[in-house]
Amino acid sequence: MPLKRYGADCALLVVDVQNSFCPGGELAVPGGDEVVPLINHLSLLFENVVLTQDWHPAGHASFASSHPGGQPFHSVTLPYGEQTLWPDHCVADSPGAAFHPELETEHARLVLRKGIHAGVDSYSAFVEADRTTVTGLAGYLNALGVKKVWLAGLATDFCVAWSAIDACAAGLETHVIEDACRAIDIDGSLAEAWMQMRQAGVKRLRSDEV
Ligand code: VGL
Ligand code: ZN
Repeated sequence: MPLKRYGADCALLVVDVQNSFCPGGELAVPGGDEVVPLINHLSLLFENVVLTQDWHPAGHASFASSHPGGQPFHSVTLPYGEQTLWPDHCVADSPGAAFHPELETEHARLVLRKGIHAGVDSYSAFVEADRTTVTGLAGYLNALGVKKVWLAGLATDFCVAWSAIDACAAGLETHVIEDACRAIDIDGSLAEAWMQMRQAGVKRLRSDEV
């Protein structure tokens, strides 16, 4: 049993390492699969590992195909605000929603699914895009006495960034392991995401500093 350097008050949040976001997937993130070996290694250092899955019902409001004339990567206005439209991806129980086959899932203590409501997206693993509905993750981590989190996964500029910003807002000391993430990067979204994360108080580091 390898030494767990990060104990009960720490958690590794592995965000959306799913087939849809890997090469060949419906919403492939460049190099998305490259994070898998590194995340598998990092998981060994943590007593608490949480995996998230983007998990949408068919016909989800974030899918371009759900809007007449909707174009992937364009945006529309939904009741809760602006929503970027995406190709259909991570449909609940579809092959795209499954974890990358090489992701080590055995030691995860929680698999959290998000984006499960047909009309509301959720990049964040904590609070949905209406900024009201919670996933329960903050309560779960709080109940375990977790005070610090490290994030890795896909995509840096969407689900990782929003989750990290909400982790800070939940009072957790928050770190993003930049080389264990990959970005979509549309229209400067990656630079913008790092700026927002820095303003929120997220600590940015590399895996050799973990
Ligand atoms: C994500 C776009 C749509 C992500 C999820 O995991 O970053 N991006 N749904
Ligand atoms: Zn999604």
